[in-house]
Amino acid sequence: MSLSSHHLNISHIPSPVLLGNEVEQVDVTRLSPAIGAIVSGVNLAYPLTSEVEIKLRELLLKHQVLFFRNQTITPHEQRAFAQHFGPLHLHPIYPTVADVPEIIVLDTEQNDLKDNALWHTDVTFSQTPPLGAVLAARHLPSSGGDTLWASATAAYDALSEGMKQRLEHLTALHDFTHSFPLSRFGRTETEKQKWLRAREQLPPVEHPVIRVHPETNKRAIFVNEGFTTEICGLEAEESAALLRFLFQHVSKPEFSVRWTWQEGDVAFWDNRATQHYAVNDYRPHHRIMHRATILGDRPFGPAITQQQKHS
Ligand SMILES: O=C(O)CCC(=O)C(=O)O
Repeated sequence: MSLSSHHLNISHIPSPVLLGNEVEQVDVTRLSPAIGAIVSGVNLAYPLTSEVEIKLRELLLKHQVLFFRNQTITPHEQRAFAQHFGPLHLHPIYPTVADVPEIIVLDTEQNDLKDNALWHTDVTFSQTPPLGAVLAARHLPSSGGDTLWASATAAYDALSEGMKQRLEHLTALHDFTHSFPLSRFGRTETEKQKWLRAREQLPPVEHPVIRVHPETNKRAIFVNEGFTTEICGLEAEESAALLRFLFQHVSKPEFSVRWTWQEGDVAFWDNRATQHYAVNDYRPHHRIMHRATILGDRPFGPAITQQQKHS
């Protein structure tokens, strides 16, 4: 099949059967013990009733990444869906859809996005990393280009008690320049100015190595290969060794789910409890994804007091 026939053309996708969204129609298929579920019976192009919104929030907390098939959402509708779960983030680096700045464009022909082919949690270089994100497939290669998600809570649970205790009080630095180097994201003068502004506004930020989820209270490993550069207070070699162990540990197949995209697929993940990896196996074919990113709150670790949590 030619590449162009894979280009998302919403007129080729059968109209969704659902006209509204009723909670009774929501159906869930779990994909693995640790993470992931397919949700059917929801049309993301339509406003959600409060019951469906609550149901999706519950499902997100339980399964950590939700997949929806046969969706025909426009970027405006994708934004409206994501906004049900909170205000949206404006990315400091990525290009965006022309009149929808909250939707970032991940286009292999615009930026050489190999940086997503490593395990990462989105935007942890911010003081308040995103709650979650909604990713829509817009143009897919004929094969390849899968995405994997890992449960950082399942990975935490599998650590020994000794390691959990060792990690409990540690913090780590997260830096956007680690995955967005000026050499690739500053190729034009405009891009360079954008990058320099971002570096000024986003100095490296310190987060707990173990994050307590603000809604479930579950603990998650909160360092990622994309943005975490060092564990504070350790010698460089100790920090590198511990980070290497944690990155490898999170990426174990036992904690993950792998999604093979089809036209019309949308994924919605909890960025507080997961990491993901975009498989880079389809070059030179073209792939475009659109992402809406929902703002989150400041991470806190197990050692924090209730008073600090709310300050
Ligand atoms: O393109 C993908 O499948 C995943 C995108 C990604 O890694 C991201 O949005 O951070």
